[in-house]
Amino acid sequence: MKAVEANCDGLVGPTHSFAGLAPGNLASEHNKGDPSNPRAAVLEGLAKMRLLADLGLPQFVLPPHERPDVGFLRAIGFTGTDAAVIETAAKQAPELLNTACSASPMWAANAATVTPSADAADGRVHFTPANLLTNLHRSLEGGQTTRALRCLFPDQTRFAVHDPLPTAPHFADEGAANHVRLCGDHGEAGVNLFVWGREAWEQWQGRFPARQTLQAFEAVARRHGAGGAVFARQARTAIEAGVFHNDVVCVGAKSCLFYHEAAFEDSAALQADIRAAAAGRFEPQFVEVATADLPLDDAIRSYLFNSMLVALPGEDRLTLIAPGETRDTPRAKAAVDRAIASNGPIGRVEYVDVRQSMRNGGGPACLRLRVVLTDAELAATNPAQRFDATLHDRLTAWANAHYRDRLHPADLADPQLLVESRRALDELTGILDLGPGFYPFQR
Ligand code: SUG
Repeated sequence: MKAVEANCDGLVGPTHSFAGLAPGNLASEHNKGDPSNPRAAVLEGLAKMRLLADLGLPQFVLPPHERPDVGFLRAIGFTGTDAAVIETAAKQAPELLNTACSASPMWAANAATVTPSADAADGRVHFTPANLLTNLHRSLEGGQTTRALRCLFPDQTRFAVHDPLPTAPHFADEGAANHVRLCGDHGEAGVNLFVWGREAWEQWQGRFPARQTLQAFEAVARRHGAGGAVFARQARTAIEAGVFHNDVVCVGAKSCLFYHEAAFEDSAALQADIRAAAAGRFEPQFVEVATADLPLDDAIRSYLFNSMLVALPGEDRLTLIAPGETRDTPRAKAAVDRAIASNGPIGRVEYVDVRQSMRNGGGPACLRLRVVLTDAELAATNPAQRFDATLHDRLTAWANAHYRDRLHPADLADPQLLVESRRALDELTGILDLGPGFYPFQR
């Protein structure tokens, strides 16, 4: 059946900040304490959505979560009015207030793992929202993400939005950031590559956390009835170097897997397993960038592999949507130019500016969740969340009206920020038709 790959991007929330909350994510660590610009961040995200929509791909918007998460602060013992909760947390436990304020749901690649209907045993599109339990600020996302996905994909005869996996370290799950789907055509059965960092019962000794377990992905594949499953281990040395998700060093689309030589524990086995799973259906194309050409540190700094790789209507070769930082890193740019000149599956590149997100370790690919949809499935989504020029204009005006252009981590203690954020989200609920009681403060 004919199908397209839609992108669902997380809208940056009004509390976007640099709080250094994610160990092993070097950008987050390095920029800790700097003032952020939430307005620039949301406008950069919107501009990227506009580019993809203008290039002819279906584009959707996923709403930010309510932050500060006052419910979380209450659950850990802060009491009084909402303002008192924030002020007391700021004095007694500023790191927990920062945690409650993170705009991290913007990185929609971590929202869920998705199995398109062509790969699922029951012919529905399956979603498992990620429990993100390795980092406290991200562990607050799963419930609201589940609600958001059920709002965008409401028809249960076509879509199955599961609950997140059990909240235990054995099932630590970071969603599609560690998953790649390869296929001949989007609508045909594909190969699902699940990349994991540690085993559930392993004593992990690493300097940085391994955020994804094999057992989490086995559970996801089982629930979804996902065909063509291949499991591969992330290189331990990559995690040590700051590869906190596999999508920092690997991206794939259609039959092409584009990755760094140092990404996987065993690249030869990975290739053999993918070839076996694809046999008789399509011929996988591996585009590996050698360490000699692009040292791993440069790959991480430039975020080359956190590009989106998209098949545009009417084009035979794939397009890379790369961050400006890739263009600014000579060896990364040379790797892109070489891949294009080789006449392989990647035909051209577009550079985008998502600097505010990048400074927290989130490139173009982190900001989107890919969902392969047939025409009938596309027609069954919430139309108000479909992004086009009109919605772009509306959300730009909305962001300009509500978002600050400078936010220092100390400003998170300002109870007025809560008032401003709720006002913005309340208006957004109407724009995106999210229904009554979408946010906790509306219930
Ligand atoms: O989980 N950064 C996010 C970045 C997620 C990027 N996503 C993908 N690679 N798909 C993370 O590490 C930093 C927030 C802070 O430090 O304030 C943060 O959560």
